[in-house]
Formats: sequence, structure tokens, C-alpha cells
Amino acid sequence: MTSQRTQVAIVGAGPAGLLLGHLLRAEGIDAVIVERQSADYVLSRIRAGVLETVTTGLMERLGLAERMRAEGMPEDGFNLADGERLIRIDIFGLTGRRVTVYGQTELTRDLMEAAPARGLEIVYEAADVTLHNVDGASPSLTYSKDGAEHRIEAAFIAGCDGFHGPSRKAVPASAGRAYERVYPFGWLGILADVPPCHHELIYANHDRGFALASMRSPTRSRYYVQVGLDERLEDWPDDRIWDELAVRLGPEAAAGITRGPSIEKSIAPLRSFVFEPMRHGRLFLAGDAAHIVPPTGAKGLNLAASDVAYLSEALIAWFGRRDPAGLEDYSRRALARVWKAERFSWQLTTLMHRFPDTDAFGRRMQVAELDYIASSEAMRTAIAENYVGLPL
Ligand code: RFL
Ligand code: PHB
Repeated sequence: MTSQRTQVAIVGAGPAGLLLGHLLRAEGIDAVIVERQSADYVLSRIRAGVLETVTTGLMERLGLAERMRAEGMPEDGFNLADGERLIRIDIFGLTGRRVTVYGQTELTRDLMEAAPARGLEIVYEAADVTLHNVDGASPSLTYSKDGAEHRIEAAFIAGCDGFHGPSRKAVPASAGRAYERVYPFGWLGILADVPPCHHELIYANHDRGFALASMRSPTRSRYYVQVGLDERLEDWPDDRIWDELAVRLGPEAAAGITRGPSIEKSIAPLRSFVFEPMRHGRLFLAGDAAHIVPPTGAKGLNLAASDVAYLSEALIAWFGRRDPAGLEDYSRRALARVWKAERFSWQLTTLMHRFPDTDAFGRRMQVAELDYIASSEAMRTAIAENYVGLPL
């Protein structure tokens, strides 16, 4: 067994772990990331696309925003569609801020590529990561790689290992509580090298179900359709997806759709989940390890970023001045923002999807709410300020 000491051991090289590692290294704090997958595998997962200013701001602060500034697409607004018309949410006009379309893959690549030069060690393909003594004075983790066993001792462990990782499971059931809602449908996503159908995102509620038109660049589109949980990818050849998108997104968007072969296709389930508290002893949870939002509000990656903004600040105060206040307050502070994003994501999901038990009354409620949003600037402002991201 080899042994290594660091100040913060980080589990998971997703956005939460990578951002945290860089924020700590920028202040001279040692950190090591252990990641179960290879770098290529992590980069092959097509996920988030919309970044709040909290997230782009962290990349700026780290001096890693050059490519994001050149290739990211600033968005002044987005649209809700009700089957016929587009209801525009003028994010910039209503809040003075914008979101940026820049794929999670690209953000992750920028962070991974900058790691060696900044002394951020990332161990890829680390198997059997196990956390030890997280509620004692000297926590550690062990993993195996290439047939050898390794141990990392640290002052703190950051669990940034996503929903299925081992960190949350290292918290005894009696020390935490999970809140969960599982939705009775999923999103089928398709990536294609065709121009987007519209210059802004469109979230559509149609009688046949939800659809989303998003993008990655002027030549790459990302679309989603709501599907039943029993549906399989084989049931959805590309043509069926394009046909369905054209109907659900409405006539204006349909006129702009360019069809092309999919380069990625996957089905993701939708879930709301929060684990409280986000700290157990010397273990701190951040990002999807602690909470999941349905993707409708585009909040998951951005919450990972705000968690690690709080956590890095707390760890920097601890290592710099032995000030424990930030660490003690981390869970409360992070959860206050998490629950508001949970509420927004749940509300937008409920407003925009067909639920198997939506009756005629429920459908009328959705239509009336969309109509109210179209006519009320107060409603649009509430949506815009949540979508663009609540303050840290
Ligand atoms: P991640 O990205 O899941 O990274 C966790 C990392 O931990 C590793 N890991 C382990 N490492 C070591 N040992 C183990 N035993 C391990 N088990 C797991 C994993 O391999 C992985 O590399 O979590 P993180 O960093 O918290 O980041 C969260 C975001 O990835 C997630 O919230 C977003 O992708 C959610 N999301 C969206 N968020 C947005 O802000 N805007 C969006 O537009 C948006 N769209 C989406 C989304 C998520 C989606 N899916 C597929 C869930 C669209 C979709 C379809
Ligand atoms: C995406 O582009 O993948 C995307 C955009 C907005 C969302 C979810 C996903 O709300």
C-alpha cells in the first residue's frame, strides 16, 4: 500500500471536484482528486449546457475563461412554448444579466487540461474508492489502481462524486435525511451537427409532452423530448425524434429545424433529491453527491459551482487563519441556495411536462399559468431571476 498526504482529498472529477480543486490550488492549498473513470469517459458524457454568471465567474476568477469567452454563446433570453406561440423571457431586460451556453464537456475539458500546470493532481481510473474515519480527526481514503492499493490521508474529504458515488453513503443513515421526488418520465436527448432551430432556447409544453431545443454552438444542436420510463432508445430512430420535435416545439421552431444524424442519444430519468446536512465530520458533500434537480431549470451544474464557491471559501479561511466559521456554516449556506433551485426546477418541470395523471383540469391549469406568464411582467421577472441564477 502506498501512502500520500494532502490537505483536501476530493472524490470525483466532475465540475464540482475540478472547480474545487482549482479554487484551492489558486490559494496554495494542496488537493488530490480521485476519479473512477478515465478522462475520456468523463468528457464523453453529454450533460449540461447553460451556465449562470456564478459559474462563468468562477472560471474568470481562475483565469480559465479564455475559450469559454471565445466559444460560449451569451444568451439574453429564452422561450416557453405552449404548442402555438413562443413566450419570451427577456432575461437581460428583466435582470441585467445573461446566461452562457457552453457545454459541461467543454468546461470540464478546460479544467482538466489546466490541472497539471497548476499542481492539481488527478488520479483517473481509481477503483474501489473507500472513505475512512470521516467523523474522526484524521480521515483518509483508499483506492486501487493497476493492481496496487493506495491510501490518501487528508485534513478534509470533499465528496464530489455525483449521485451514485460512495461519499454520501459514508454518512450513517442516522446522521442525515434525504428528501426525494422521482418523476414518472425521462428526457431523451439527441446531439446533432446541425444549426440550432432558433437563436434562443425553447422549452415547450405540448399535448404530446415536453420538448426542449438547445444548442452547443452555431453548428451543433441539442434537443430533448419527454419520454415514458418504459421507452427504449431502439424505439426512437432519429426520424421519429425529429418528427416529434417538429410537432411539440410548435410551428415557428419547426420551420427552423435542420435535421441530421444524431452523434449522441441517451435517456435520462428525472429526479429531485436533497440530502441534509451536506457535512458529516470532516466530510463535505458538494454538487450531485448532495442534491439532484430535474434538468428543466438548467441548475444542476450551477449548483455544483455555487456549493464549491462556498466550500472553497470556508476551506481557505480554515487553512489560512484556522477560522472554522465557514466550515461550520457551509451546509446551511449551501442548502439555502439549493432549496430555492430545487423549488424552481420542480415548478418549471411541473408546469412544462405531461404527467400520466394530468387530467383535463390539470392541463387547463398549465395553460392558464403559461397565459398568465405571457401577460405578466412580474411572473416573467420571477422566472428570469431564478433562471439567470440567484445571488451567492
Ligand atoms: P458529476 O458530473 O456526476 O461528477 C461526479 C464525478 O464523480 C465520479 N465518481 C467517482 N469517482 C471516484 N470513485 C467513485 N466511486 C465514483 N463515483 C462517481 C464520476 O465518474 C464523475 O466524474 O457531478 P458534479 O461534479 O456534482 O456535477 C453535477 C453536474 O454534472 C450535473 O448537475 C449536471 O450535468 C446537471 N445537468 C444540467 N445542469 C446545469 O446546470 N445546466 C444544464 O443545462 C443541465 N442539463 C444536466 C443537464 C444533467 C443531465 N443528465 C444526463 C443527468 C442535462 C442532462 C440530460
Ligand atoms: C442542454 O443544452 O443540455 C440543456 C439546456 C437547458 C436545460 C437542460 C439541458 O434546462
